[in-house]
Amino acid sequence: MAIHGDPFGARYFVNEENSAVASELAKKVFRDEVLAGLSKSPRRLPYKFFYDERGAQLFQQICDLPEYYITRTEIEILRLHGAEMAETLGPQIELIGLGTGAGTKTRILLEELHEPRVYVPIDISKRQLEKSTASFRKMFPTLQILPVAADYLEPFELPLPRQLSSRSVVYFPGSTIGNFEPDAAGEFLTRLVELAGDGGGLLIGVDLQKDRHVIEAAYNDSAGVTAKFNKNLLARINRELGADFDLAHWQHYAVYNPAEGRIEIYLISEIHQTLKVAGQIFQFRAGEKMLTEYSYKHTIGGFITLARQAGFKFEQVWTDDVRWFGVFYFTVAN
Ligand code: AVJ
Repeated sequence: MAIHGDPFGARYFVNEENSAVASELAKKVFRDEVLAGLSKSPRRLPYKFFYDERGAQLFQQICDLPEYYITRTEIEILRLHGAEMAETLGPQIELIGLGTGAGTKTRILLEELHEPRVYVPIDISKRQLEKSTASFRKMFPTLQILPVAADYLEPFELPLPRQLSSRSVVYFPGSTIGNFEPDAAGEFLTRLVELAGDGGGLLIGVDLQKDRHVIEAAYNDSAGVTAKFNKNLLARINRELGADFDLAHWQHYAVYNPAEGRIEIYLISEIHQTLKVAGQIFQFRAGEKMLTEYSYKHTIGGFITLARQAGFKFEQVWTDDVRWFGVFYFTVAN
């Protein structure tokens, strides 16, 4: 039995009441990263800023789209194989959820787990965290729930649990790992080895390579929600940094790059335009593409290799019938 705490050894705005200092700093980071991205050639905007209140709402809508197979396939895998996953993860674990949001998938998993002891959801959205914690406390009265409002991309401190657990299992659903370029994915997985600790595990949802038409449809939905989600980044820059992006002059564009195994999402400037962002002037050519997101699609073998190089031992993968999505389980290699 082991209690794992403080794997990153750093304090970082954990559970800090939305203090003026923290939000000023967040705003400065947002401005600096946007200006840096706009100054690159070719230009790119950081995907992590998609998720303001409006962006999180739009992403929820994306998850319900008929073309967006990712969410429902992962949920189907949990429903089909959850009992076997629970068997494999073992009894009395501590589950550490990264970016688990509203908690739909985690709830299915927790219902299958054998006497889970502790659940630590880590999410940047305080509102979703509070809501899901309140309902999980009702649903799982013997489970100790220790929510952490933090950006898991930054160092954070794990709360010390009161209940002993057999092992810590990090749960990272949603194929969020797909946003990382291979090197960054490797580095992030190395951090997850630390977070899980000796004897720990990682349960991770990963979108798999498949027919490009299926993938491209998922990012070019007929209702135009993904386009709205993409353009909301410009709207957010307008709102928070003072800019005058006219959304009518920007076009959503998503294309699969088979050589790199990733969908590439852009905003295209439809006209030549000069814009002010946070006091700086930028000129865009007509037809200029600005990258907003990569979403990598892995092969089963490729992802196992990536995780192995980071220090994980492959245990098992569960997929749907047509292998569109994989839920992988790794343990920390000794
Ligand atoms: C949250 C990164 C898994 O890549 O499918 C959805 C984000 N972007 N539609 C994905 C996203 C546009 C999503 N992830």
